[in-house]
Amino acid sequence: MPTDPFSAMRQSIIDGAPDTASSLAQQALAAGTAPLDAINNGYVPGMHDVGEQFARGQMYLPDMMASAEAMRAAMSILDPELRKLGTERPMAGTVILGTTKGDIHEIGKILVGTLLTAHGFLVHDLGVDIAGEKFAAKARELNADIIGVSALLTTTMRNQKGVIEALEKSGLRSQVKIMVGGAPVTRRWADEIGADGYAPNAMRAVALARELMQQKQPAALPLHI
Ligand code: HCB
Repeated sequence: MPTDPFSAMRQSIIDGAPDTASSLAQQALAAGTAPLDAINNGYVPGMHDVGEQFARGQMYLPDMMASAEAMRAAMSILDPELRKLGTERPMAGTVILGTTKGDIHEIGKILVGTLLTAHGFLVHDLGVDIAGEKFAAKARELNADIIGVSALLTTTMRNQKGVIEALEKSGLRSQVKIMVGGAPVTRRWADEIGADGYAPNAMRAVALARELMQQKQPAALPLHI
């Protein structure tokens, strides 16, 4: 087991060890480490290693599932600490999140939701495998400002476009901004499908959401976070 805490966190994800992952998260908080540092420098790099090992055929699906379980265990400790920060801020806007139809990856989306909440957004997470019509219906129900659509597979990326089409069909497109993300998603793809923005990670998703709110209601929010 590595002695550097971030390396140990990373290794706990690679090993698919939920107990180790959560106890390292507890130790980090007790030592005064910022939860976001633990996520960005420890756990997320571990998930990236897992993805690479899987792509090289050095890891199999059950291993990847165990790693996801370890990531969830760490997040269950860190998430409440991050969310606490949100209650100290004015309401920044309403965001609906979901992973697109055919796709069950959720870790990145959950992280985006946690950080948006930490920065004062009201977040409604629809979950995974969500059709465009469901995003649109929830946007109408909650009078949402932004929809954030996640896709982790090259085969499900195109369903992000389906969300935009569903929003157009329901007459809500001019009122609701759409941001897209997920490992295979790029700015170019976002432009191609007519999304309002793309974010490569959760921190950038927060900055983007604030920019989109600024576009909706100029002068309502300062841009710094
Ligand atoms: Co999955 N999987 N997987 N997987 N998986 C990937 C995504 C591959 C890249 C692995 C690889 O081959 N290298 C690959 C996709 C290849 C491709 O399409 N080109 C892959 C595959 C192939 C598959 C299956 C098809 C495997 C199979 O069954 N044979 C299967 C698909 C099931 C399905 O969805 N229908 C599958 C299943 C799984 C699980 C269930 C084992 C598990 C998911 C568990 C869960 O989420 N509950 C899993 C995992 C964990 C991964 C990897 C290893 C990690 C994903 C992850 O959590 N990353 C991933 C490898 C990788 O991505 N490098 C691999 C960490 C988070 C923090 O990053 O990119 O998701 P993120 O999110 C970021 C960022 O993108 C952005 O902010 C987030 C936070 O910083 N963001 C947004 C995300 N959404 C946003 C939305 C916004 O609006 C704005 C920003």
